[in-house]
Amino acid sequence: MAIWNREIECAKRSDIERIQLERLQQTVRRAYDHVPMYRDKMISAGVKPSDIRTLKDIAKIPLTSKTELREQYPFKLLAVPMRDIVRIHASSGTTGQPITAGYTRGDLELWAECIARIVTAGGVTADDIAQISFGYTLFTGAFGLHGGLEKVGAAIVPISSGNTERQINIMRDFGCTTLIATPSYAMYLAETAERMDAIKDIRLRVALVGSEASTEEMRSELERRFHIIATENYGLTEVMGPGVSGECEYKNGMHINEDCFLAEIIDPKTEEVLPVGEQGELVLTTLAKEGQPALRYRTRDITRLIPEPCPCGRTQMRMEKIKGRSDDMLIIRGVNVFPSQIESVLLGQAGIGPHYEIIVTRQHYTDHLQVKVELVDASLLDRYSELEKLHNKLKTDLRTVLQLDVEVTLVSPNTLKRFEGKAKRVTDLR
Ligand code: DLL
Repeated sequence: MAIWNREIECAKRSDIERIQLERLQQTVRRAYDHVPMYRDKMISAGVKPSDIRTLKDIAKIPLTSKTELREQYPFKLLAVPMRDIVRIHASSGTTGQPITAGYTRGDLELWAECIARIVTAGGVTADDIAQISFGYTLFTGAFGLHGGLEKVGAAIVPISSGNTERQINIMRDFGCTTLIATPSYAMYLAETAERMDAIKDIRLRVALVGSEASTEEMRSELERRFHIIATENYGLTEVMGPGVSGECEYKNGMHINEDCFLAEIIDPKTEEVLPVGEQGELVLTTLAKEGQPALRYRTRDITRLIPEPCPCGRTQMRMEKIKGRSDDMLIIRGVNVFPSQIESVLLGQAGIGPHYEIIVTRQHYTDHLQVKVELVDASLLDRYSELEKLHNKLKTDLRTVLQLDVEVTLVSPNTLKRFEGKAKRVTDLR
């Protein structure tokens, strides 16, 4: 399969590290000189830009949290005057003040380059017709993917999110071959296409999904329903948006654009940097962004770096599928539970669909975990013994994986909420 930028994507490690160090030194200097928050943090820690002599020296720079970025709302993180900014995006701000991101013209070019590599790795070429079903809003997803797909030369269908039946009509009528969406919305689209009996007329070949966690089981289900290959990509507003990393055809971890982002893994409790290969929280530093550099941003996303070479020939280090966010982790009666563990069990079971809800309550001072999941076949509700068997099997499997008793509720098909953007599956009422 094609590689967009062989020179960088297949570079020798020593060359990548040389570029990284040069760019790290420039970025730290830029942040120190132009962003008061970074300067103040570095002064308090007793570090100067000239102290960064090797890549390892990055550990001298203090970590940055989401709360700190929020305090800089809206534009105090910009390292250039507003006249050099040509685009502003923002995170949704559902959990507090939104995080804003300003881009210079150079940043937009860099962004398109990063995305061009990722979509090429996912199998997209100039021959493709790409339906972008992310919302064209302040959200970075749609515009981010748009820039890179345009660079690659795909024909873009900027349909945005929502109006799901129309999405399927357009997908069929335009002969779209590529879908860009969250995994949960892609699944909803597949389900809608099945209901409209449109799968046979759809020419979709690949889907590039991202922006929320999903399991391997969810990917397989999506691939099976749409008869496609689905690859995953990752990113976040704080450092750019999508474009940080993406999978190649081997679907075995997401190649990081290492000339643009320096990735570290830390222990989220002790904040200590962990050796490559260990699981922990991903920390990212931008290496080439002008408008809004980010130094050692704590993503809260739990993953692992994969240093082993990839058969695709790219030498860019991979990161494993995100296991969950450290702040999404539920602590139920003292046990750590990631929603992804529940999803894996549910999707591994025949007879139930890919839609579920997790509800946590506290009853008589005790945490209570309920999982609601849809049946594929409504008639099962009338076949009591089969229903009971499925119910017990799910309870046992969840208990084995989570070491917890879970209340399982099987509900009729098409009764749980569907999502057009990022799915919200967990309700914690404690
Ligand atoms: O979701 C950027 C993006 C758009 C990535 C489109 C990929 C495709 P935010 O809205 O700022 O940005 O949310 C960032 O979403 O910290 C992760 O927790 C989560 N996330 C993003 N991609 C993945 C993924 C965009 N592939 C936050 N797997 C991040 C799991 C993901 N979680």
